[in-house]
Amino acid sequence: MSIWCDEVFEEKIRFGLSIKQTLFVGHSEFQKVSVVDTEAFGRALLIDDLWMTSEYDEKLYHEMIVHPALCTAPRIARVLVIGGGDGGTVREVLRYPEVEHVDMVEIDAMVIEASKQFLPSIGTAWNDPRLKVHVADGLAWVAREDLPKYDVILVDGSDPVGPATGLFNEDFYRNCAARLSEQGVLVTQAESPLLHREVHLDMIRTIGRAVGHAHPYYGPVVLYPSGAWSWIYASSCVAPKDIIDTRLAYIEEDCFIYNRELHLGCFAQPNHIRKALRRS
Ligand code: SPD
Repeated sequence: MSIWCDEVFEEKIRFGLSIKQTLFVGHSEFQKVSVVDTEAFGRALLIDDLWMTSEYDEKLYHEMIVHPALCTAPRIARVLVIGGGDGGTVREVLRYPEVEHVDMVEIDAMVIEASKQFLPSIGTAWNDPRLKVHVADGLAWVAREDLPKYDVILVDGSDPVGPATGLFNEDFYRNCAARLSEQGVLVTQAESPLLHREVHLDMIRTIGRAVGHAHPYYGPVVLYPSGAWSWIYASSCVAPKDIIDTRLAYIEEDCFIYNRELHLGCFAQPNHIRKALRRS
């Protein structure tokens, strides 16, 4: 008889995996953190019983949150990652030799520790000397005015429940915009364009107001509700399709999904999103 671990969506839909073993369950001051070993997707991390990442499909998410920004931002020397405690996002960022310094600001030390211990195949760059990990609140971090500007900010948060709620507010995006260098780029995960459609649309409008231009882009992440996922690329002046060829050439061959064609195609907006944005 199988044991199942389910993410329940609005008490109407379940996204479940059959599990072989529970490897870790802890309750931090912020949330419940679990790591399970699944039959189909290898090891997987959950926060408050919501799937965050799995060994099987993590590259579908981490390559997409990182490479569109890192292959187009004019400068990528200084990068800020908010959240991302499993280490997958910083791993992809640190593949670029041009990256000189990465601040990763994760609110929950338990997520980092559980990931280091149980998901070592995802966080393979923890020892990179360019990475500085801060256990701190990302909302407070971007409100600081004493830090040098960032060329790229990546928001790899959870869903809009618990401590991640503030990562969906206009004040937060305005603070991010204030921390960006002149031609800086912000990317955030932006939920399912189907099951979280209104949240997704609201994020596009809000980030557009706060940063200047917001370009949603799309791709599959099998683990997340509906499997259809999205991110938003925002900048005051950088065009998301202006790929810097040397950067792309450097990383493309060793990516699981990301390449030039995928980059150019992922910014195509489904009609229902395009029409909703035209109306607003
Ligand atoms: N529905 C889950 C959305 C979570 C996005 N962040 C996941 C963290 C992976 N590094």
